Amino acid sequence: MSQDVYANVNRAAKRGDTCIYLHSPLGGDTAGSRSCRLAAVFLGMLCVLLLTAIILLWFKFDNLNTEIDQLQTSYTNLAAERDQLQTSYTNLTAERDQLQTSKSNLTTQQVWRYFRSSIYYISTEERSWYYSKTDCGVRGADLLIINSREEQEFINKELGSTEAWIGLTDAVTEGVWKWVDGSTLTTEFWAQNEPNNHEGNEDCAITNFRRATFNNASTWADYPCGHHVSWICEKRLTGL
Ligand SMILES: [Ca+2]
Ligand SMILES: [Ca+2]
Ligand SMILES: [Ca+2]
Repeated sequence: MSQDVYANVNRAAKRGDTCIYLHSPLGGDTAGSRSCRLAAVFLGMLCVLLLTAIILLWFKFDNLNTEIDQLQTSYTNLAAERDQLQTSYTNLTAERDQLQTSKSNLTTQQVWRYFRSSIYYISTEERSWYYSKTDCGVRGADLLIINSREEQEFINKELGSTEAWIGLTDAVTEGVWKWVDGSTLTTEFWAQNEPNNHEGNEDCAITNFRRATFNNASTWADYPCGHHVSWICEKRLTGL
């Protein structure tokens, strides 16, 4: 019997087995046998732990991939938004420059003010009545024709302290004042002691006469037509 056990051990050793099961002649496990079982249990548990770790790592990796995809999508969206904002900024800048240019042109060239059914241009230059009349024609308008007290008060307010030609003259017949559209004068706003045809040479009318009393609308005076003052053009808006 002992020779058989020895032979089994020897064969196992030759095969390279790490764990050798030895049975006592009485049938109980030996100490070596228990160690092998413990080692097997330990290895099994180790395998389970490693498998669990691999699964956890796989889930983690998968989550990271999802996060990367989400970040990539967000980045793409933000880049598109940035490009859109850049385009909007460029367009707005161009629009601002255009408005700035328009504003400058309006300020330096033509400032038209609106009142009721007409628009009005007040010159920044000072010229004769005839030059002023021609200039208004070039602008598609006429020298100002006052039709009502409200219009006169509006003009007085717009002019401030500036004297300006209006479209009124008695050059054809002394003392017979006519508007530039040929209509006769009905509503008058002469200043005190005007018109006086001073030195027989005053045939064109201004408004906002500097010596007028400004507690009412009456601020007209006759001036020599070659005198240089500002002028007001009026363009009637049709369909209003
Ligand atoms: Ca008018
Ligand atoms: Ca006169
Ligand atoms: Ca006068």
